[in-house]
Amino acid sequence: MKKLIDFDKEGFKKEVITNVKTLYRRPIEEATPQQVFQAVSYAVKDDIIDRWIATHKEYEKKNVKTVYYLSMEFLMGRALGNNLINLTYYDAVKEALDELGFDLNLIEDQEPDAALGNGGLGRLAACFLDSLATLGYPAYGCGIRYRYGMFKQAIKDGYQIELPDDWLKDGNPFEIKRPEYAVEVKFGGYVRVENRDGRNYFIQDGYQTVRAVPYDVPVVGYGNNVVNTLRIWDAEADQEFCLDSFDKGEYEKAVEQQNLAKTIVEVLYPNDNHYAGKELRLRQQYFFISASVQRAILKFKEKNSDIHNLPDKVTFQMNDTHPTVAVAELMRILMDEEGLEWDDAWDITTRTCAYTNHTIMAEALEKWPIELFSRLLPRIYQIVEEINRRFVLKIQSMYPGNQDKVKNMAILYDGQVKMAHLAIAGSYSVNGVAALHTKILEERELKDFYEMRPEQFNNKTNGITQRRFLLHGNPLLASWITDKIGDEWIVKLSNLKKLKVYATDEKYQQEFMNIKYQNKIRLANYIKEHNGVDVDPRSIFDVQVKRLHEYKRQLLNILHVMYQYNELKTNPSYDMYPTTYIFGAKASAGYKRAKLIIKLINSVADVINNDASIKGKIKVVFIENYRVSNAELIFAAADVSEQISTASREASGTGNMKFMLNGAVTLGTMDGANVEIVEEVGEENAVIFGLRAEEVMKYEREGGYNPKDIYNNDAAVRTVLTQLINGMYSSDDPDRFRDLYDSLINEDVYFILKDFASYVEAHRKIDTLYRDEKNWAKMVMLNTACAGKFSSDRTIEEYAKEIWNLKKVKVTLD
Ligand code: B1H
Repeated sequence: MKKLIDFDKEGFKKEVITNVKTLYRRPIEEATPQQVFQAVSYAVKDDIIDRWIATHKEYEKKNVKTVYYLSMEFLMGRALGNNLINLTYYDAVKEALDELGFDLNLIEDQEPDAALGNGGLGRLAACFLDSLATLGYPAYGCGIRYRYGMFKQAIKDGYQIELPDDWLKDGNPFEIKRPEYAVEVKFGGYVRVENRDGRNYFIQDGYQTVRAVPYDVPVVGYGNNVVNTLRIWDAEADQEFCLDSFDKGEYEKAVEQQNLAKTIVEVLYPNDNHYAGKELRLRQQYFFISASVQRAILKFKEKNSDIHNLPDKVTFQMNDTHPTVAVAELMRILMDEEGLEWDDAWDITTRTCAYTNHTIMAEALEKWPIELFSRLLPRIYQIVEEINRRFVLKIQSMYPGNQDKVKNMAILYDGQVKMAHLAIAGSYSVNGVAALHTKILEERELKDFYEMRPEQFNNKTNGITQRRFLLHGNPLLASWITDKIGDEWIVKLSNLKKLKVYATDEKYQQEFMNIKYQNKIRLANYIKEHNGVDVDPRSIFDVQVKRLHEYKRQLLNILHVMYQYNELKTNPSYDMYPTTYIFGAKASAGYKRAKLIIKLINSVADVINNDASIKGKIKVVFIENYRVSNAELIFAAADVSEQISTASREASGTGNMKFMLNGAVTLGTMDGANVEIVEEVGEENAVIFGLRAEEVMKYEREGGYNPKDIYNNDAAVRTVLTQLINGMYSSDDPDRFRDLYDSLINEDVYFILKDFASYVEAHRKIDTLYRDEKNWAKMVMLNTACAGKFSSDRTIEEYAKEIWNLKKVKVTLD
């Protein structure tokens, strides 16, 4: 890797030694790996700080437009390795630590993942921050400093157990507390009107307040001295908890405030693609939004005298509907604090806010009961009511007499606040996250809104950062690529297309496949260490890692494994290439069926892995606690990328892109960004199966299909289904998996049986393709070579130009 930033190795080593001494009163020889991790991180932070200061000086000097990426989730993973990579001296630090007698890999392993997110949506936010900094765009990430992040998953007797993720227990060396930027956030109470100088002022009274205190985390750009900020908010009780108040009989009130503050940021809700409607969740939303928007306005006012210019200097990008109270909060600040009239405030707000939609899953739609919303946020609710009143008038004037339009588009309806409708009404841009997803939004899900204002809609196909998911996660492949085409791909991923010429050359094919093999050994070692299962790195590594959700169809995958096992046992002529099926998935703690699917996967693994008669032809591995840090190992080692969601349901997917980049072949449906992956790499270099989105949606319009027809006509399916209830995988409790059986036979909402035959066929095709080593190598290499489009750098350039209107900034150190 080219060093773009100077590194003083001896100075660095000295600093690490000093840090161990001052932090832990120990000589380095006696330091634990965790202590070395902390000491190294503080040394790295020192280097980051100067750049961080320089970056913000530049932003202030130029008075640049800034995007505030508002998100309930930032799934950052580990920081140390990534920061070293982006400071361009990862290798130099590795060497320095070697000389001190430490292995950087082991030191990195001391760091807990910052798991402030569930899955794709949170990881996308993290990739976006990396790209924004690397491209030199002024940006803040704004979120919550959850005391506990995504739970840690343990597997016990095949069942998922959730353990608290105490990620802050050893301290977070990269963050900086900024008490000087604390603000107050108000909950509850009532609103009274006060007339001053002939104007009505709305005053919230009788409320409870929470102090929002920001912690800043540096986001280092690649080799460019830019350091942006992820600002995550902690909550503290507003008044000092003093025993004095006990005498005044206010002790209880003080305790209550303390608790209110503590609970707000206590834990991340572990739901992916699911709305639970909990009051505390709405508190979390308003808490971080009010704090972030207040701060942004204060900052704007430091350099700008006319609030009307806000849209020229700020965009609030709302990551799904979770931050949508931002629309009303901005209105509140503009009117109640800045003294603007409604029309003025609305004009500014709707030129400042923008909304990204990430899902069409009905169960993910946020609809807050008005009773709850208005009780918790009385002034905000008043504003939402007025937004709704005016919006409904607009609908009625565009479509006179059309009650359906009002019913489908109103923000307040049926006693609920519909957050997506508020987000659309309050935004100048609405975007989907892959071409197919955006098309479905426009033509179906948000059709009425699209027809009302088509120019508001646009697509921004997701992307991923190659710095983490190739340069850091797959160092062997990264240096091979750099060897062939230079290292500019690190900031310009489209350069990978230059690799195409190597894909047909046998020598390079061997080199590439040897790297894949080394990465498979690395993963096999991880699996041995963490699962105690031996897997053969020569087998096909067929991988499905993502959150567990019915629509993602892990059930289809494991049913197919059961089918193959049956073939091996009963059909003497059945021939299959040895395959290791690798799963990794967390299920939301309250999602029973998802948890049962995890148990099924582990039960199938138990039976098959212990059956010597099949000679190891199939192995099934469930990797415990799938998260960003082990994902990096998994993507690098995969041969086959399972992307098998029911067509139309996966808005984009981003794991699919990480696999492709690392040279895996997609086995998938025509869903989300898979469609664009196939477009880039060519149909012959992916294996596609199953119903198309159009077909799925047609069935749905017509009331579904009848899974019993398939059960009755397909003996192989029948056998597999029967094995769910005959105790084959649950001898101690044959009824354990009956719920899965019933769901498939009676409804099969996700078209698992409908797609089964086609999925079997797709696997046969993979088997055949894999045996043709040269062609397989070519396919794999073309996947890497054609992954350029899926860099989050490309995505962010599109957002910056087409939505945010941001200008790049150059930062130099003096
Ligand atoms: C995605 C979510 C999500 N879409 C609600 N929606 C949540 C919804 O806590 N909640 O209430 C949490 C997450 N997550 C994912 O976003 C999509 O399913 C993926 O297809 C997409 O790639 C990803 C990023 O756009």
